[in-house]
Amino acid sequence: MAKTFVIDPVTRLEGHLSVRIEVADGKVTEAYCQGEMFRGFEQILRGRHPMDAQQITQRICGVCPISHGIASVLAQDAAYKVSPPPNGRLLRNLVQAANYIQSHIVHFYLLSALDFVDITAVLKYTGDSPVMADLRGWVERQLKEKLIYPAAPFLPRYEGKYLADDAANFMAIRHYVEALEMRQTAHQMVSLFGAKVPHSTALVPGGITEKVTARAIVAYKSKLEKLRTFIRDAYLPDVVRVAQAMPDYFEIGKGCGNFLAYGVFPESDAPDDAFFPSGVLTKGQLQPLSTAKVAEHLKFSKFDARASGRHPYQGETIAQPAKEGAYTWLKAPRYDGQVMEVGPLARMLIAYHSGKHPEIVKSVDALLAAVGGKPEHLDSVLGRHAARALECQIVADKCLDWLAELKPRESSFNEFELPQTGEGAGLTEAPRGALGHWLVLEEKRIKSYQCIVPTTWNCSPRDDKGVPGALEQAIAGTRVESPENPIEVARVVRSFDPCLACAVH
Ligand code: NFE
Repeated sequence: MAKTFVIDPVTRLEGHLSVRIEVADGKVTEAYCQGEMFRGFEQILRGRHPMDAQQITQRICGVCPISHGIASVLAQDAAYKVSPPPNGRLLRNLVQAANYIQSHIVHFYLLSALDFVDITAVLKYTGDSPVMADLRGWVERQLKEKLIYPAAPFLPRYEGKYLADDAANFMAIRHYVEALEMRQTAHQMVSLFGAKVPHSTALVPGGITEKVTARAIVAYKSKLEKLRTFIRDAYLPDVVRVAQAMPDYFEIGKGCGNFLAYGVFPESDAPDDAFFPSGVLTKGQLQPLSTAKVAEHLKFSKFDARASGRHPYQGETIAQPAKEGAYTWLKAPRYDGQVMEVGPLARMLIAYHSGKHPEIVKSVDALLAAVGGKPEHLDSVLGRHAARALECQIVADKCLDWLAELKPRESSFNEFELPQTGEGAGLTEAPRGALGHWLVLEEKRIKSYQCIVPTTWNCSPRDDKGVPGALEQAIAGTRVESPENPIEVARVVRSFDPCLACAVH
């Protein structure tokens, strides 16, 4: 007989998620992901001037605001029939890339690493790093106080097997502290071409308002070098050390097996010419993306189900907090009726199968060789962390090419006229996966605006056919040594890097 346990809240992720699991014979049989709040951005946007949209939608999140800004200006580009000049496209890529690097580093160190790194090892530290000595002193003092949350955000934590090697723990803990500085550096890179962080004021339809200057290029590049060094010398090696110490996590957290990406970082004006290509991978077969097949199901969501199964151009968001049978504020996006996982792993696998980037195939193979994994192991907790770290490096390296293509003195913006009516879809990839904004205009005002956000895909509830969402499927089947201390489930959840603030928008 299955017993029910609730992890509420799941800490160290963005926003408010609780997970209900049913456990029988030491194994999760069912999982339910619950998004705990409603925000209402789609209603806020109705009736407003469309050029407010990129500002308002960036407020959906402080972690991935740039991707929301990009999705919004892409939707407007399509509706106004304008596209940016090369400088505009490149600056958008550079701003979004810096925001990716920030997000991935923060996710690994500040949110996930504490699932694997033994923070209490710092109490044994006798080396000469002042940062580590400070941290040791602080943890010691906190523990002496005997508080309920003795050394938050490090402790308490679920107990489990952590990295056993002191040197590996010391290194990761030190990198945890350095990651804060890396985040600041990446934010500064966003502000160089995006004017402001976290919510860029420079993103506009037709391009970007910042000018390309030699000074900004040099400043961006010097900060980029700092991040590239950190990714190469800290982030990737720490992920490899975790993978080598806990290879069983290549077998844990296997998801639905379907992957979707809209593509990101356009390399030209041509449709579908993105550095990370779009595509849909089901049963190992890559198909071209057709966004007409995207729909949101509402049967188990706290919204009026009369709009269920609709494409986002026809979508509605009518809250019904007391709806019977509904257990979350997330909708359930589906592609051609199927559950999809989105995120760095989806992008990596789609790029891998597309054959577009032999260098990505080489990087994935090299990383797998370093950790002793096989391609089929990528659909797992460790596979998601490895794909994110590798993507971070690939994107940071790619920024050098985009910087070299910039042309100082040329414009980064094309003029446009606001039409009376129109519609446009803005499809991009946020750090956590496929992100779409769908805009309909009437009398130069927003008639309808729908967002389908990466975490809405990943943490979606059951759909109208009762099929669980991607994370719900990845949690089901997980062995838990002690259901009161479900560290295995927490590790599966965090491998998706959920952002519930975005998901419920
Ligand atoms: Ni709030 Fe986001 C990313 C978007 S989340 S962090 O990445 O869009 O689903």
